[in-house]
Amino acid sequence: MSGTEKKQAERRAYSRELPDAAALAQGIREGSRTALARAITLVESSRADHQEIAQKLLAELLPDTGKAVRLGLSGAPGVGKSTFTEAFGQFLTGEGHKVAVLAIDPSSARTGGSILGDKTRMELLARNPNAFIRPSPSGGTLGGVARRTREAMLLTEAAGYDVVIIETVGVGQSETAVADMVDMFVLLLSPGGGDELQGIKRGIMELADLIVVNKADGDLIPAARRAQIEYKTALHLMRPKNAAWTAHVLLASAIKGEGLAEVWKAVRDHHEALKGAGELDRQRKAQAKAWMWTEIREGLFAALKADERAERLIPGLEADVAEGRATPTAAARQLLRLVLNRGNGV
Ligand SMILES: Nc1nc2c(ncn2[C@@H]2O[C@H](COP(=O)(O)OP(=O)(O)O)[C@@H](O)[C@H]2O)c(=O)[nH]1
Ligand SMILES: [Mg+2]
Repeated sequence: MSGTEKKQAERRAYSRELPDAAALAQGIREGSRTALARAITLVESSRADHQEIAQKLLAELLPDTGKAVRLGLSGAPGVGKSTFTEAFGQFLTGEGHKVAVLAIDPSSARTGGSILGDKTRMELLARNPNAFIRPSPSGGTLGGVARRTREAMLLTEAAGYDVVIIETVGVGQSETAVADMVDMFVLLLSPGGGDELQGIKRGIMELADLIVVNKADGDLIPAARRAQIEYKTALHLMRPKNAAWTAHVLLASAIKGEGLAEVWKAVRDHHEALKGAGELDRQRKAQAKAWMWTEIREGLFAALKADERAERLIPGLEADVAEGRATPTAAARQLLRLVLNRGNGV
């Protein structure tokens, strides 16, 4: 490209008008944060023309994705996720890594973006040239938020970020969505020990590849040690998520920056163990296929919701099904036929 051509491409990529997928892709590959941010905005947009460019862009960048260590980080509010992310992110960039932090939080439609407020807790990381922080896309269903976060993850990988941290609040179903898009799921707990264990859903523990007991500092050290033992025992009683890896329980202090190297070592060990067993590849392939089917389900559902004839039929069919005048299968098929015969809108 000549200098003028390059300038024109840049203008097209960053202008207020519809961006050019090829120019954006080039910007992202070159590590431009502006291009990356713009691309994520496109992915998050519900406008059809934006979605078209976003999908073109993702298709073009697909060969550049998949090179990062994908980490999920979950934990109850107040356990120290933001503080830990800041400390861990700073540690990793210090080791020469490029770190992207994305959030998945369907409740952010109400709260206005969880990480945005958290950015004040991630002051250093937010200003770090080797880190990229993006709050949760606001609005929509968990499925919608999850899709946009997944696609944002692919974009950050194409931009050369080699560690992606996807943060979620440990309430509701969002941790399952996160576990379904990452290589390793890290659960952050505080030294509450047994009491806390009562409050955590067993399901979340079962998702964890690594448990980090945060706030292991000062007066809290003995409690943190006790909690570590309790969590180890609890994990012992559970079926391991993966034959190639047994979940670890580590101590850390995000505030003091302690235990971070140990956490990173566990992440590396997990990665190697899964890779060695062919599990990493298998897991990512299964995740990609499951994602496709989620898209199909969501697409069909969205098309059904948008169909006016279906809208008129639904109350009657629901009543028929409830009163036993029609079988659920027959009613569902009647509605699906409407969508499938349209040939558009999906
Ligand atoms: N003692 C101690 N406090 C911490 C630590 N990490 C976080 N905190 C405090 O816990 C509170 C919640 O932290 P925050 O990162 O916002 O938690 P989040 O809601 O999970 O993101 C804040 O007051 C932090 O200062 C730690 O390692 N040790
Ligand atoms: Mg937070």
